[in-house]
Formats: sequence, C-alpha cells, structure tokens
Amino acid sequence: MMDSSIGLRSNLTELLTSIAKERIYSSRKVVILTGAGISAESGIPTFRDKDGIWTKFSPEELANFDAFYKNTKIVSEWYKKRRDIIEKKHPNPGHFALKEMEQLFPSFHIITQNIDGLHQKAGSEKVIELHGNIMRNYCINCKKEYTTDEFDEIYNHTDTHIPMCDCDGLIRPDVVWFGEQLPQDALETAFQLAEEADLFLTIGTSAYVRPASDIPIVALQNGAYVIEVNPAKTGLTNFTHLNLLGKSGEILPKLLEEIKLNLNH
Ligand code: BJW
Ligand code: ZN
Repeated sequence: MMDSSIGLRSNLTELLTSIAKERIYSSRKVVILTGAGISAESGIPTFRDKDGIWTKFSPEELANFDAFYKNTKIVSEWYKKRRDIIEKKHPNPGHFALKEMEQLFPSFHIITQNIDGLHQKAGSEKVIELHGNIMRNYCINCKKEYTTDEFDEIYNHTDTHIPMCDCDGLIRPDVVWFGEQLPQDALETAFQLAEEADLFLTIGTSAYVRPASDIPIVALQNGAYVIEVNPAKTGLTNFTHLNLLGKSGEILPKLLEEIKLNLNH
C-alpha cells in the first residue's frame, strides 16, 4: 500500500508521488492524529522512545487508578513535576504548521493523545483531546474541577502532599489512565471524523495504545489517504499510503509550504 518512505533531507516536492499530490491537494476533510512525538521537539519526552517516560517509570506503577489510590503521594508528585515542566514548554514548528493548515481546508480537525495542550497554545481551534489534559484536575468523589493554581495551593499547604477536596475526596489529574474509558464524546467524534476523512495524518505516535491506534485504521478502511509522519517505523507503517520518515517539526512546515503552493480548491 505504501508509496515510499521519504528521508529527512529530501525535497518533498520531488518525492511526493503524483497520487500523493493529487490526494493531498484535493482533500477537503482533513483529520490529524497526534502523539507524544509531535511535542518531542518542544522538550517534552515521549513515552516509549529510548529516553521516554516509561523507560524510567513503569506505567503499571504510575498511570493507573489503583496506583494513584494506593500511592497517592508518589503519583501526585509525579504529575505535579510533569505539569510544572509542561507548563513552561512552547509549541514547535510542527504545532504551528498544523495551526496554519487549519485555515487551508474546509474541514480540519486534530485528534490528540497528548495531555500537554500545545496544539491549543499554537492556536489550533479544533482539537479533540482523547487522553485528557494535565493542567486540569478533579475530585474523584464530587467531581469538582481544580485548575493547576488551585491544585498547587492545596498541594503546597498539605504536609502529607495528598491533595484532598473539601468533601474529603482525592484530587486527581484529568488524564486517562490504563484501564479507564476515554471521554465518550471525544472518542465518538474522533471515529466519526476518521470515517469521513479524505486525508488522514498520523503524526508522532507509536500507535501502540488502543483505542487511539484504531482511529487511523478506520480512516484507511473508509477510503482516506493516510500519511504517517514519524522518524521511526510503527505498527501502522506497513498499512499507510505514505511514510514521511523524519521529525514532525521539520516535515510539517515543508508539507505546509507544498500545500500552500498547490492546493486546488
Ligand atoms: C517523533 C519525534 C519527532 C519521536 N517527530 N515523531 C492488554 C492488557 C491491558 C490493557 C490492554 C491490553 N490491550 C489493550 C489494552 C488497552 C490499553 C492499551 O492500549 N494498552 C497497551 C499498552 C497495549 N488501553 C487502555 O487501557 C485505554 N482505555 C481503554 O482501552 O478503555 C477500554 C475499557 C474497556 C472496559 C473497561 C475499562 C476500559 C486507555 C489508554 C490510556 C493511555 N494513557 C496514557 C497516559 C496518559 C497520562 C499521562 O501522560 O500520564 O496516554 S499512556 C501514554 O501512551 C499516553 C499517550 O497518550 C499514549 C500513546 O503514546 P504515544 O503518544 O504514541 O507515545 P509513544 O512514546 O508511544 O510514541 C511516540 C512516537 O513519536 C514514536 O513512534 C517516536 O518514533 C515518535 N517520535 N520523536 C515525530 N520529533
Ligand atoms: Zn470533592
């Protein structure tokens, strides 16, 4: 199915096949799926690369509800540390290229597995968050929401470093852990968009975690032209129409320029 793999230093114009050009430039409904890789060039580590988060911490220990319930202090500290880092990070050229692309197509949506909010910081308007957002928190008992500042206020004034709501419920980050359902609206919208897409880009994700990894498959099954942008091969690579092998911060700005020059609607 694959057209070809495109190396980082290649000239995109010369290497896009005529089919790729035709499909990209005539697309009206564009859907993007992003993963941790798109934020790597902003200085946020991915999960499964050699410097990834899971090489230092086990997801079983930290990213599930039981871990949070049993080791609330450790898990809360870990999220607070990550939140403090992410808060200071900025979108990179990959995020900004997608923000510009949003203006070029009649329908353009980003479905992200990322919890860092960098697409929104870059100015993208149609962003669907599948795994939540690390800047939000809520009480597991009464569901009251807490901003980062409100969380920190409680956290910093608690000797135990166990953040508690007024109702005595634990306050957790608003992210989706293993074994938890994804937000239903977001998931339904994501699959609906994938079914209707003309062009689908899967960017910076290992496509390892379900159900997000099923979304590009649905796009393929429904006739979308599917492009992967990633410096490494993934479980999806052999199924996509085109693989742009490289960093999204370098490839997406080049792709944006091509689209600006050639869009035919
Ligand atoms: C670049 C780049 C550059 C590098 N440019 N690219 C068997 C047992 C138990 C469970 C399961 C099972 N099989 C399936 C499951 C379900 C499970 C799952 O998928 N597990 C897998 C481990 C197999 N899924 C779930 O549990 C989900 N829920 C669910 O299924 O509910 C159903 C249910 C039914 C009935 C009852 C209950 C539930 C929930 C999944 C939640 C995932 N959560 C996390 C943590 C979020 C919070 C946090 O951050 O702490 O989400 S895990 C982590 O992985 C995070 C990510 O969003 C997600 C995906 O990772 P991503 O983005 O793909 O990152 P990486 O690191 O894997 O890949 C980065 C890529 O970037 C690489 O390819 C690089 O090459 C590339 N890259 N630099 C472009 N510059
Ligand atoms: Zn509460």
